[in-house]
Amino acid sequence: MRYLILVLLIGFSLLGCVGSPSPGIIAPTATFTPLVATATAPPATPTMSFTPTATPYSTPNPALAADTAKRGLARVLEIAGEADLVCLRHEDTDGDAEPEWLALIHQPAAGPRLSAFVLDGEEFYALPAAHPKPGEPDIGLGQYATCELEIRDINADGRPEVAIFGHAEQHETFLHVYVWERGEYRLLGAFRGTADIHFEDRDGDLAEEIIEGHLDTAAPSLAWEIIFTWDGQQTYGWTTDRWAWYYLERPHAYLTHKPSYAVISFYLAVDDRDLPGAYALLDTATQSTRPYAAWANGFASTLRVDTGAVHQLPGVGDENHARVATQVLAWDNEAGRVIARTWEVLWDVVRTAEGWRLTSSTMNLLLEEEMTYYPTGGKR
Ligand SMILES: [Ca+2]
Ligand SMILES: [Ca+2]
Ligand SMILES: [Ca+2]
Repeated sequence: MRYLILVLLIGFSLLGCVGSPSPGIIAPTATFTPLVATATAPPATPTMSFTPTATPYSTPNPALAADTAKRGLARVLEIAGEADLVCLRHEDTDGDAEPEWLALIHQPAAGPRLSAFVLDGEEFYALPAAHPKPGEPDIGLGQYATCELEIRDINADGRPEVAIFGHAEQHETFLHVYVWERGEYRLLGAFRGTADIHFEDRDGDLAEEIIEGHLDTAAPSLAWEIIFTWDGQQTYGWTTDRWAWYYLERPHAYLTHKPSYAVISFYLAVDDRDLPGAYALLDTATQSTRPYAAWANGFASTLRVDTGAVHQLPGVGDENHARVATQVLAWDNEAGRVIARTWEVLWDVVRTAEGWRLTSSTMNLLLEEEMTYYPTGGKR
C-alpha cells in the first residue's frame, strides 16, 4: 500500500510538471554551443571495507554440540525425576541470545499432569501453571502428554514469549504464555477453550491476538470466539468476541432455530461471500422489496465481516417476533484502501415455517478507521 501511494504521488507530481505550465513565460529558443571535450581523471575507486554483522547467536561448534546435548539431557532428566520427558528444546527463551533448555514433562500418576521448566546453565526455573478452578484436579498445563509449544515474539514487543498448549478431556485446550521478566518466567496469560485456541493478528498491528474458542451446545457447528488483545504492557485482555464456524467442511448449514442464530448465520454467510445464502435468510416480504441484484450490490466492496456481542433483547416482541442486537465489524476495499467499520446493528426477526428470518435493521456507526495493514490469518 505504501509503495502504491508513493507511486501515485510521483505520478501526480509528474502530471503537475507537464500539465501546468506557468502562464506568460515563453521558453527561450535553444542555441547551439560548441562543446570542447576535456579529459578528466576518473574518481578514485573507494576502498571497500566490510564490517561483519554481529550474529545473534554464537557460532555452534559441532564438536561441542553432542557434548552440550548430552549434558543438557542428563541434567533435564535428573530434574524430571520420575516424570516422562515429553519435549526438549534448546532455544533462547529469555532474549539474551543464548539458548536455554526448555523441557515439557508429564506425570501420569499425578493427575495426570503436564508441566514445564527451563534450565539456564545451572539455574532451574519452573513455569507456573494457572491455578485450577475450585473442585477441579490440578492438571498443570494439560492432562495429556502433548508437545505443542512456540518460542517467538508473539506480541511484537521485542521479547520472546514461551507459549505452551495443553489438552484435557471434554475438548478442552489450554494455553499458557510466559515471558522472562525480572529474574523469572512470568505467566503473561492463561487461556482455556473448548473449541481450540489460536493466534491471529486480527487488527493488523503485528502484535498477535489470542483467540479462545468455545463450543455452543445449542449450535454444535459454531464456535464462539473471545478475542484477547495485548495491552502493550502487562497482559492480554478480553476485547471483543465473534462467531465462527467450528467445522471447516462446506457447505455449511445455516442455523435459524433461534432469533440470534439467524442473525449470526446471516453474517457468516456474508463473510463466506455466500450472498445467495445470506439473502435466503431474509424473510420473503423483505426480499420482495429488495431484489437480489440490488441488495447484493451493497456488499460489492466487502472483504470480511465479523459478528459479535449477539443477544436477543429481552421484553421485545412475542413468540413470533424478536429483536436481536449485534456488533458488526466490516472490512471494505474502497479504491484500494481497506476501511474497517464497527456497526451496532439491531435486527427485527420473524418466525417462519422454515425458521427465523431477518426483516429489517437499523445501523449505528461506532468506529471507522483505515487499516495500515490488512489482517493476516483468519477465522474458520
Ligand atoms: Ca537465553
Ligand atoms: Ca514478546
Ligand atoms: Ca494485532
